[in-house]
Amino acid sequence: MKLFIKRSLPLALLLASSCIVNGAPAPEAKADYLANKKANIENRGKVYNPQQWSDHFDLMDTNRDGILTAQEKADFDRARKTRTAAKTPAPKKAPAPAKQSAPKPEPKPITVAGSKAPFTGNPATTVWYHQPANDFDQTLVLGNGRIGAMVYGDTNEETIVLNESSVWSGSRADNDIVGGYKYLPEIRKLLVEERYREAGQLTKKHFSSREKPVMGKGVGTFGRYQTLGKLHLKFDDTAGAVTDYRRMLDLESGLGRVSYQRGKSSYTREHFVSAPDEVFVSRITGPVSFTVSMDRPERFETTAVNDRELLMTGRLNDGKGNDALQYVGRLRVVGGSVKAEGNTLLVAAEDEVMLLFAAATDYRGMAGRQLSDPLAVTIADLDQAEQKTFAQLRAAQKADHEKWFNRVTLSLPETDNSRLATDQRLAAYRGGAADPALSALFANFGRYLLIGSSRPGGLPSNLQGIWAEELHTQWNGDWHFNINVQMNYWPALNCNMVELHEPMVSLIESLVEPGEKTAKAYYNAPGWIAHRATNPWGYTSAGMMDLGSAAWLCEHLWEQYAFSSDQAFLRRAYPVMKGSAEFFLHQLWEEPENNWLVTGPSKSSETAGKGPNGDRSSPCYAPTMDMQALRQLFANTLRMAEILGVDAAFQNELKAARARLAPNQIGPDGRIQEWIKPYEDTEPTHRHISPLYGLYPYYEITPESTPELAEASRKFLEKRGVGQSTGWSNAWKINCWARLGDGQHAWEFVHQMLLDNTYDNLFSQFRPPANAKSKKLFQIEANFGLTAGVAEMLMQSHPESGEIGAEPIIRLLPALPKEWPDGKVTGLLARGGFEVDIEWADGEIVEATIHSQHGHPCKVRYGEKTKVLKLNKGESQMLSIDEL
Ligand code: FUC
Repeated sequence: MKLFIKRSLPLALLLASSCIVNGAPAPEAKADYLANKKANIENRGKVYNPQQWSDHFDLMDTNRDGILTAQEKADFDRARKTRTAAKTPAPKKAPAPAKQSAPKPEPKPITVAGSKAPFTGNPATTVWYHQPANDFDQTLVLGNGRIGAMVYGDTNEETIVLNESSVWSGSRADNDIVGGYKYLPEIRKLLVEERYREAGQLTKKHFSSREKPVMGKGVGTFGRYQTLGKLHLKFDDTAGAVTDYRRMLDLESGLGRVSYQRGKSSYTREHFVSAPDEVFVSRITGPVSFTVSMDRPERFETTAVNDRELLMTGRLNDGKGNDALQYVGRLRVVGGSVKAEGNTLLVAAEDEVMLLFAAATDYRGMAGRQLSDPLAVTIADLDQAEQKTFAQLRAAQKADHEKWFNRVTLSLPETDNSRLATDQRLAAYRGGAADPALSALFANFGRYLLIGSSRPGGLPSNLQGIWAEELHTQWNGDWHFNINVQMNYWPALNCNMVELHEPMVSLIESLVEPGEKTAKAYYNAPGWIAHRATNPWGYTSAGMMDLGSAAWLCEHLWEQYAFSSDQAFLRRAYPVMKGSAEFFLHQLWEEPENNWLVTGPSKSSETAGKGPNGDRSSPCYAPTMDMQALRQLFANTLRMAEILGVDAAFQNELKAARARLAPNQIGPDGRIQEWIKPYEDTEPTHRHISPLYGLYPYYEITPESTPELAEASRKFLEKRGVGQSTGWSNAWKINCWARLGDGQHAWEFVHQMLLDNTYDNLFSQFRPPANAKSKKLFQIEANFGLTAGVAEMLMQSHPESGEIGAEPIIRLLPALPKEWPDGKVTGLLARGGFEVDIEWADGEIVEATIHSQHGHPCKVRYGEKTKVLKLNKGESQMLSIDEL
C-alpha cells in the first residue's frame, strides 16, 4: 500500500496541479484543457471557427467530465474572450414545445424525520435511507430487465421515474459510404511512413458515415435511448410532521419500500417490477387520498381512459423529423375508490390500494417483444396481472428474482459503519471509516442491476442499463463496444447468470446483417464488421475506427460456451465468429518492417501516441489491442470449428494467420507497448487501457506463462495511475490487478470507486461531477465491472495461457486484499461448469467446495499448489485448507 502511494505520487501531483481530480476544476484549468483539446483536433487537420468551436464545446468536454454547468461555461467563455477575442456564439434554438408540458419540480422542504429503529437487515444486500431522494441518483432502483422504475419516496408527492428498454428515437438508415477500400493501400502506406495526420485525413474522408450519432442536443437517425416518463402521486394529507421515515431497497428480493408515520396514521408503499407478470406494481397502504398523473418532457399525451386507468402515449422522432416509435405507459388502479378528473385520477382508500403499470412500444428489431399494437398489449398485461392479488404477484416476482440473485452470495466483514443508512455509510467511508461489507453491497448491487436490466429475449443493458430520467442520455444511452457493453456483461458469466448474457449474444448477432453490408461497402471484404457503437437500428458504419472492438465482442460468444459447455449454443455462435474472423483475415495486411500481419487504419481506443513528426498516432496500424483481440478471435473460432468438426481448411488458415500477427512488445520504458512503435503517450493517464485487453478479459498475458509481459502490464497500470477516476476505467483496473494476482492494488480501485465513482443509490458515476447538483453523468458499466472484478479477486478460472486449447484452472482467492481478511462467497461460476464456494478467515482458506455441473476435468489452484479433482456430473467436493 505504502509502496504504491509512493510510486503514484508524481502522477497525483501532476493531476492535482492541473486541477482535474476530485472537485470543481478551476475555469482557467478547464479553459486550458479545452484549448489543448482544440489544438489536438486542429493538429489532426481540422480547422474550427469560433462558432464551430462553441458548438463543439459541450461535446468535447463530454470526453472529460460531462456537460459543463452554466457557470463554468460562462467562466470559460469569458476566459476564451480575453485570450482569443472570439465572437460571442449565436444563441441556440429553443427546443420544440411539448404537447403537454411536464410540471417543473419544486425544491422540496425537508420535513421528514427518519425512523430511529435499529437497522436489522443484511448490510450486504440492503440499500436504505432516512429520507426521500432529492435526485435521480438517490432513488431506489427497480427493474425486470425491460421495465424500470426509480422511486423518490417523497411523502407529499411521490415521483417514480419510468423506463422501458425499447424507448428509442431514431430509425433504420443506410449510413455506409461505399468505396473506402480503394484508398486503403494509400492510407496504409502513409501509416507505415508514420504520416499519421495525412493518413487520418484520408481515413476521415473515406471511412466516415453518412450520418453520425448525434451527441448532445438534436436528434439524428442514430437515435437515443430516452426516459419513458414519470408517475406522480400527489397526496392530499400533507399536514403534520412525518416521523419514522424509512426508504429501503432489498436487493435479494427486488422490493422497494417506503414507510412513515404522519399524525396517527402509518403509511407504507411497496414497489417491485415483475418479469413473470410484465408489470410494475405498487401497493399503497394507509388511509390515503391522492391524485395520479403521468408525464414526460415532450411528445406525450396523458388521458384518463376511464375512471381507473391513465394512458400516456406518444411517438418519438425518427431522426428525420417524422413521428416513429410508439410507446405506451398505462396505469390501472385496483381497489379503493377512483375517479377520473381531466388527465388525472383521484384515488382514495381506507387501508390499501394497488397500482399496476404496464409499458410497451412497437419496436420490432433485434430483441424485445416484437409488438405491433402496444396499446392493446398493455391492456392485456394489466388484465392478466389484475387476476392476481398483490401477494400472488409479489410471490411470482420474488421467486423469479431470487432464482438469479441467490445463485451467488457474498459477505465481507461488517463494522459499526455497515449499519448506517447507505448515504451516511458512504459518507463515513469517505471520511475513513472501515466497512468491508460496503464493498460486498456494491458488488451485490451489480448483480442486482444486471437482473434488473437484462433478461433473455430482451434488449441488452445499455450505457444506463434501462434507467434514465432524461431525454438526452449521455452518448445516446447506446451500446458502445470499445469497452462499455462488454463490461456490462462481465459479471453475467463469473457470477453465474449465464442466461442473462443472452441479450448480449442477440446484440452481437444483430450486427451480422448490417455488418456484412458495411464490410462490403468500406472494405470490399467478406464477413461482418461494426465500428465502436451501435443502436437498436443496426448501426455498423465506419467513423469511429476501433476495429478490434468487433473481435472483442465475439469473445463473449466463446466465453458463454466456455462457462456453459452448451453445444447447441456453440452451433449458434460459430457462424457469427466465423463471419468476424473472415472479415479480419481479409483485412490483415503485411507491414514491411517485420512482415507481421496487422490491422489498420484502426485505433487504440480514444488515445494516441506521439508520432515522429509530432503527429498523433490515431488512426494507427497494429494497435496492440487489435492484435490481442485477433489472437483471441482466431484461437476461439478455430477451437469452435475443431469441436464442431467443421472447416478444416479454414482452421489452418486461422492458425497460420494467428502465428503471424504482430506480437505483444515491451517498450524501452518496460511497459507493454500500446502501438507498434514505442511512441510516447500523449495522455499518460488516459482512461482506456487497451493494450491490457490481453491481460483481462483475455488471458494471453498471465503471470504464470508470460511473466515479462505480466510485469510490463503492471508497469503500464502503474503509469496510468490511481488518480484517474473514470468509473469504468477504475473497474477495468480492478480486474487487471486481480489477474496479476495483486489483491492490494485491486482493492485500491474498489476503494477508489467507492470514494469517487458512486452515487448515493450506488449507481456508478462516469466521473466525479464538478458540481454535483447540475452535472449528472451516470454510466452503469462500472457497476458491472466492479462486480466482475470483486468476483475475479476471489476466484478465477481462465486458462494459464492463450495457447489454443489451454484448459481452465480454478484459482481460489487469487487476489485477496488484507482489508477483507474474513469472508464467504458461494456460487461463483468457473469455466468448464463448476460452482465454487469459498470461506476464508485471517486471509486463508477455511474450506472450499467445488460443484461440477458437467463432470469435466477439474484443476484447482490455491497459492502455488495445484490439485486435480475427479468429479462426476452433479458431484461436489469439499476441500479444507489441508487438502489444498
Ligand atoms: C467510450 C469511452 C467514453 C465513454 C463512452 C460511452 O468511448 O471512451 O469515456 O464511456 O464510451
